[in-house]
Amino acid sequence: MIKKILIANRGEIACRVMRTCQRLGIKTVAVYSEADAEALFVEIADEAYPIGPAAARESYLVAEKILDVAKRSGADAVHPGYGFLSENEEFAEACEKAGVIFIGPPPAAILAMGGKSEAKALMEKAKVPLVPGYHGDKQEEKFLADEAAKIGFPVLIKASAGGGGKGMRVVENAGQFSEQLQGAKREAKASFGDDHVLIEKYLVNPRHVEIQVFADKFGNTVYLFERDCSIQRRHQKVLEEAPAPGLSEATRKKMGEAAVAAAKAIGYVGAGTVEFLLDASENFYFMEMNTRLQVEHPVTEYITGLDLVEQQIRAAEGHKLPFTQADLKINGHAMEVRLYAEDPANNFLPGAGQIKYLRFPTESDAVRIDTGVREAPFGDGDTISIHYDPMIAKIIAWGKDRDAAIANLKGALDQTLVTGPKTNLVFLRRLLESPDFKAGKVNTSFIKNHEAELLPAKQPPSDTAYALAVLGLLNDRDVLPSAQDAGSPWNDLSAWRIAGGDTEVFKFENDGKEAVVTVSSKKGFATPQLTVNGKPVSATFAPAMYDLSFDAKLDGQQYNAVVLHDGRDITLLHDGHYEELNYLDPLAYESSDNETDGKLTAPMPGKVVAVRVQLGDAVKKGQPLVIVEAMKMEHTIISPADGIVEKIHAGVGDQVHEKYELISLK
Ligand code: MV4
Repeated sequence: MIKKILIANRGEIACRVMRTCQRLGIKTVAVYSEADAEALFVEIADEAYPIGPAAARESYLVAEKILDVAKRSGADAVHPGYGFLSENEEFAEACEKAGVIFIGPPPAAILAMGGKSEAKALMEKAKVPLVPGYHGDKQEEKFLADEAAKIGFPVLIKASAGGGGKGMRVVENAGQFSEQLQGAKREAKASFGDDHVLIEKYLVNPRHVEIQVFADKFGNTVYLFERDCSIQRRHQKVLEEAPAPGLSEATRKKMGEAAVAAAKAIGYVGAGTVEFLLDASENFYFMEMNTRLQVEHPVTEYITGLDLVEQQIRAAEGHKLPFTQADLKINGHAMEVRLYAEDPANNFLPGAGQIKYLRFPTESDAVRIDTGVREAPFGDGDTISIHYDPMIAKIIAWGKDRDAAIANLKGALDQTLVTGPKTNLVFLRRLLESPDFKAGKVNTSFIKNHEAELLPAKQPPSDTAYALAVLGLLNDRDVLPSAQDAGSPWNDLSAWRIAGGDTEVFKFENDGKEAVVTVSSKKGFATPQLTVNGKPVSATFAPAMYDLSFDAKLDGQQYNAVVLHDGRDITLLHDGHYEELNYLDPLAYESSDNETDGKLTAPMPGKVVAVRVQLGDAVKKGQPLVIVEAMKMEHTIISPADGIVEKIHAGVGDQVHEKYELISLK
């Protein structure tokens, strides 16, 4: 009986595993790096142990440290979450050796699925459909060229040791084969230290459909249906849903049975995912097997009514599956989006820094939020660290069918508000509004093929946005009368008049374009008279009593808006629209541009590619100290004066956010 589980992970998955443990009365142990000392998962754990610096390779990836905490805390089991050590068979092995249950598959099963070619050979034996191709040891060019001709062009050359789309080349015809093969082998050697390649028939615009499997220690294995994860960008999933839109029952059954055969072939135990490519005729081909619980598992939990972490714990304790395949049914439709701190308008550059304001929708039986950061009304939220994946939350919605799930997810996104780092919130909203998406026309090229629709050129803010922003600012001052209390002293709008006149002017500047809004008070009027860029707008206003939003009517049109004001940054959210306005607030403190005075900081988010100095070095003015790679360019930070290197805050390979202090000089 497992009584105490160490969660060898952080963020949303750590919180999520703990939620199930708490429900089952199992004690939880957190391990955390210096960067996570104040994080939500540390706060909700029963016990928490520091395991080292922020860099994952010095904390979450150090098996010895995690096992040391397992011993000290008396944890009976370790849950690895996903990422980090979750698919590391040495770690699984080390847990077993230390007498700690690893909540996952046997190490041998992890090993079997580690290498692409070995996995494919195993699947062939288990009669799991593979993409037509060659994945053997013969690597002579002539032989591979003949194999490619047999398969038929276009073919795909893949690095056997590769994964996640790295080291893949499409070859359109025989003439290109030799050059592409040599390039692929060079790249594979450089990236993975192994130049073995496999050749496959290239499927054009396939769908990514994966089957959730579950097995107990007695070989009982079932499939918990499929997830369609085709909406991806650069092999990073953006939206996942279950079941796969339009998939026939017959194909669902065949894929499920193939996935079960794959799991049985490697003696799988626990939760696993078999990934397939699906072509337009619903032919499916094995891609790879993930021997961990996936990020997107909540959509499967929604349509099966199961708690997969609870099932993992039961299986790890040696219980038999509490259900058979016949017991399992699909109930409704579920959809998940990943809310990221990244900037879609800037090539999805990952963001970081403190979350100033965070509001999530209220959870219900149709909306679920899995997050590792706290909702913090009025600022002082958690910080998105540069050291880890910049995911803020997973927003998951269920509906009786796909349209209902989309509607519920849209509603949830309308109530989600994040300020501080830039996020992909508006991008996700546009995705759900896309007609092709709503029609279920999804495949792995969807985002690429819909870029114009999903990433339109930035529009200047609308006049409505400026009018709502000003009403929001006045609302902050609590001086706007609500239409219902006409005649109250608040109707005398003069309370907020400035400069003696009875008109106030608000100036904004966005992308070089200025906007002017005036608000004038007419004695006894409950409705302020607005002009936006000179155009009069009739406005009535009613503050909501319980949350930050307010209702307003502009020229007869009804709106519900939230306006957040932080210095010059105005964030406006209204009816699913999201605007960031630059308010020339006459009272705002001019933040000095050189606020990084005296510190040597990163000029923008990026990766440290070189550190030219050691601690204690004497450096001269102008001497190169650190090189940061950002947006495919290298930025050399040079010393501003003669000095001694006192501290080095980042090492080669570290991701750093803008203004991150890299080096301290004395
Ligand atoms: C393919 C393919 C087309 N034909 N194999 C990309 C990463 C790895 N998981 C396998 N991938 C692909 N393999 C053949 N024979 C297209 C992809 C692919 C892809 C697959 C799943 C999800 C997203 C993708 C995005 C681009 C390419």
